Amino acid sequence: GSAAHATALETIVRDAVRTTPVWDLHTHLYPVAFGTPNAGAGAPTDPKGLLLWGVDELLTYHYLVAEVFRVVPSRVLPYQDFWRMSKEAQADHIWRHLFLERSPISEACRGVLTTLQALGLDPDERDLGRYRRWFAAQNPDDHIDRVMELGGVNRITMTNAVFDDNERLRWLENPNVGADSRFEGVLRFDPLVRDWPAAAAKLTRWGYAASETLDDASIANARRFLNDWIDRVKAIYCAVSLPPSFRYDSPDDGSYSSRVLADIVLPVLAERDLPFAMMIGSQLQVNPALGDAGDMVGPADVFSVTRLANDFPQNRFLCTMLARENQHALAVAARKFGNLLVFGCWWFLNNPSLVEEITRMRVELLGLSFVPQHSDARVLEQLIYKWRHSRELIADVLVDKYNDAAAAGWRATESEVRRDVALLFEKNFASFVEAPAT
Ligand code: HDL
Ligand code: ZN
Repeated sequence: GSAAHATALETIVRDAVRTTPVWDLHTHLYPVAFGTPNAGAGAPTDPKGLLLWGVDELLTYHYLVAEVFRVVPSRVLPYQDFWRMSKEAQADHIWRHLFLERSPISEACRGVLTTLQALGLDPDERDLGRYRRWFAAQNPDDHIDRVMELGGVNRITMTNAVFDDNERLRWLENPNVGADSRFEGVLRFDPLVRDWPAAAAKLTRWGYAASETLDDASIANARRFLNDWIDRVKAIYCAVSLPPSFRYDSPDDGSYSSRVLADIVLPVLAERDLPFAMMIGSQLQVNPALGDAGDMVGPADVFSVTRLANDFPQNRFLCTMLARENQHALAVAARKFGNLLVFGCWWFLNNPSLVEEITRMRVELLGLSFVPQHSDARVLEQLIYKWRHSRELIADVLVDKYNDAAAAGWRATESEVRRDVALLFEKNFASFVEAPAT
């Protein structure tokens, strides 16, 4: 009967979502060659290393830093006192106030629990010392494999911030620093689009003479800069995050960002056949004392995205927006443009209630032609919880949608369901980053 069919369908969908590997298209994770502040077993310690992993990093994630300053505000523990503490002392502080003195039920706290449990540790022991000893015994390179297995992730996409001195120098010192088949490069250059005059000064220092006026020589040199760095990081796409105030009307609308996009970024990407990712809606540093935790969300302008998609048909755009208020219009925009691929529930949207709402709406408007999630993991083991939590919600939505189709007489087979889930988790993105056959 139809009840038995519904149960069978649900089992198929949940199994497909659980077992289909994902290509995580936006993280802040790196191979071990970028250095790691935690020695673990078998890796030298590099205090400024870029690969973050282990329980102290999980506990000091900037989402949790924001939460701990709500319950121990800066009038009690001044920001600078917190930042002067060792990583372990910061983790102890967060553990005590967000896990022991009140229950860890926010999404970021829950994430730590899910992660510990998946790794075979017992969160209910509540023994930070024991967790630390377990992590200290891991070899980071093997640990990456284990975490990817537990998270169901088969490819990790980095965020290679070329304007970050720490990262840039590592690429210049070791051209093979990114060589790890588990990781893909993404060239990220926010200052170029957000603050051209400052970016031009840096480009000039780096041997790509550029001036504020964006004359022909500046444009040529900035294009050469992008080409060189796309090659260096073997970028599979390029990316920026943009403020809520970001607008694109036309190349000559009077803003630096429009000229930089029209004259530098988009022509290079069209020529290289690479997509351009725009993450729009982060207002940086409304509370600078909080560091990475000090950024805010604001509604942005979706028409700027439609104008770019329309005016640059030779380019492909990946887009995610941070404000809940923008999600519906962004999904509708994607209906208008085959060169616009909507992805992920970014940052403050990566909470169960919002992931469910947004994913449901996207399926209703876009069918299977979007990328439901990225992890944005900054700490390796976050891959585990971010993907487990998201998978559960994506499965909930899909179960309902296949049941609705079944109620109308369309019964998806197991292989059809697996095909569809593979589109969402890997193939939509893979075919978007692939250079089209010429
Ligand atoms: O700009 C970005 O890529 C953001 O994801 C920020 O880095 C942010 O700090 C973050 O980690 N969000 O999840
Ligand atoms: Zn990010």
